[in-house]
Amino acid sequence: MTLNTLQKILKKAKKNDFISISDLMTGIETGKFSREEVSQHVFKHSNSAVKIGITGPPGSGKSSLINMLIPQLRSQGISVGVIAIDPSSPITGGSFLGDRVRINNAIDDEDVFVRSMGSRAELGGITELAEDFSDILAFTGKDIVFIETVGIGQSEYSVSEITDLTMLVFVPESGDEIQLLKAGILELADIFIINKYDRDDSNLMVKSINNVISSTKKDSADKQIFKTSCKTGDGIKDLGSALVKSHSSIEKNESVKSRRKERFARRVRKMVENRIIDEKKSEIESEIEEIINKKNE
Ligand SMILES: Nc1nc2c(ncn2[C@@H]2O[C@H](COP(=O)(O)OP(=O)(O)OP(=O)(O)O)[C@@H](O)[C@H]2O)c(=O)[nH]1
Ligand SMILES: [Mg+2]
Repeated sequence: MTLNTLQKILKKAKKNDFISISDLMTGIETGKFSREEVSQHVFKHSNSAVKIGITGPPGSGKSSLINMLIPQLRSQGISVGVIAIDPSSPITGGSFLGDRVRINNAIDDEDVFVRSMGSRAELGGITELAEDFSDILAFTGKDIVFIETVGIGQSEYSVSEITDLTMLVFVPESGDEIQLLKAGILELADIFIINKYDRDDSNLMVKSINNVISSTKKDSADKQIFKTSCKTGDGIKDLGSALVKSHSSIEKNESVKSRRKERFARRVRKMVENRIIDEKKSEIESEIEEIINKKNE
């Protein structure tokens, strides 16, 4: 693929051409395009979208929530991008086969772009790719970009590193306080959602979360809790309004400002590191080869 082709695709993607956006993402995923090359064009648009991580246990309703939020955001003129990281490993699971909801609530709307990403063995790699994809969506003019990921293991930490806000979705049967405390993510999440509120035991869960939030030191006043049901629609409007408000006031949000600063520093560092690694690669490889050969002598 020549640079010229990439330039053409970038130009069309910037004008929100659906096929070019897909091609750009696939090109990065398959290694057809250099990530660094694409980054040079899209990186500066990184903060023109509000990036929202949505994480939580498999099957808690993350995709269902996004599906319900899209029309509400669109009615406010907010364009939406979604990156859904599909858990394909047996450990992270995902909801039971056939049970999982696909985000398809705006299939004909050109101001909504949804992309699934298969998760690979290396978690850091997926997060980096998701970050690149989110930058591409910001570059194409999306106002809000959701990144959906299953909150097991370390993934929730990674997603909060690449986003401005983190929403954590629980279900009433998610467990008790101890489990929540163990998760450690409480300090990192900004919006807590207890979904499937149409079910029993919901109030107990709200109480647990409230207790844990107020016991954490950091900015507990800024944390918001929503009770939602994708089945009845209850609570979705309030959640959507909160996101609209966050979107319009993002520039004034001090915690977002500092997150963006950290993100910028991390990425610049990473880019420089990658460049150095590339430059030194052959040197390093021959050195490694030498060590191996010496050992085998
Ligand atoms: N009763 C009830 N069911 C819900 C609600 N929200 C989602 N579901 C159902 O829960 C199942 C899983 O929903 P998804 O939206 O796919 O959940 P998810 O968190 O995106 O799942 P993964 O991506 O696989 O982790 C589906 O059968 C939904 O219909 C809700 O508020 N109430
Ligand atoms: Mg999902």
